[in-house]
Amino acid sequence: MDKPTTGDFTKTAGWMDWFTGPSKPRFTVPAGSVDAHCHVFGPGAQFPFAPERKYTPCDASKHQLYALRDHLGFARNVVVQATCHGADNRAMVDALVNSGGKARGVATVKRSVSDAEIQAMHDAGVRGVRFNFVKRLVDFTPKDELLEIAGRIAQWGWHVVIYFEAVDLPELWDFFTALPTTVVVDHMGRPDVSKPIDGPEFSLFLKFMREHTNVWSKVSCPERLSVTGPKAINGQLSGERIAYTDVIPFAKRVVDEFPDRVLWGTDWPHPNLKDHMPDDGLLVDFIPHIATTAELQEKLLVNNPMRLYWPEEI
Ligand code: 0GY
Repeated sequence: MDKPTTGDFTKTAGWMDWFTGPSKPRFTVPAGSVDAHCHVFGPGAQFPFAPERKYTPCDASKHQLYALRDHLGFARNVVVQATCHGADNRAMVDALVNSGGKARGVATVKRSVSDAEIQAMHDAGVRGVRFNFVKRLVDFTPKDELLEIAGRIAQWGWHVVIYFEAVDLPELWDFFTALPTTVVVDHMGRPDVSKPIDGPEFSLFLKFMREHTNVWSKVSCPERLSVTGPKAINGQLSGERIAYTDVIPFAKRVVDEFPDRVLWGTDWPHPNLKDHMPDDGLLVDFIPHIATTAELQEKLLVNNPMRLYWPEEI
């Protein structure tokens, strides 16, 4: 793949660029698989980063994203608006309209968004909005504004993607459970995987999904959640690679209990990682350890994302 560029912007100090030499996964994903969580950054020279951003990344273009899709064996992408672009969705929308129908998107909008703007994004392939509660990424948006946005986008059949840290779930519970749409949680609500899987924090997350059948989860980002890290060990099956082993029980639990409400994504280009940049091929090899049968893999990678993002094609 090409090397990442930066345009006129100066990257955040210590920024880690995405990895240009991903390995070929040993796990072959099912035909029609969807990478349901990834981003584009700029390129900054064409789509400037937002003034209110909390980080300045390297560029990560649609061409580079789609080259990775093909390399990993995926058929489609869901491009999630990255916070470095604020509520300026042009780079994400540009990626959708240049995907040949192979990408859908999740936008960030403000209360001031017009119906015509929502309709234009819908026509481009946007099917959701993202509400972000991770304090290092965004300034707080009042909940009444978010509820108003959720009520409006529901009329287009869109859903809400929520990103938060596990410790904040109790405080956000009432707001999340009041949302009128399908709700998709990023990265399992970022559990602290050094804590017991049956402890209060992850149990609350499972209860959230169990009691609210409109809640889905992305079982993504082992590279963000892992304490044990990426060092791959060979498994018992020939050619199998196992990494991020401490995240496996958490993600597997969610897939096993809610097989019809889970999604998976690479999270390319992996913003804000501090200790290592993952090999996306190795991330794909994580999948069979959390979705352990062909049926579960088909649901996670094909049926579920198709139901949410391309229902007209099934
Ligand atoms: C992710 C995670 C992160 C960043 C963003 O939009 C973003 O900036 O989502 C993060 O820093 O944890 O899902 O890409």
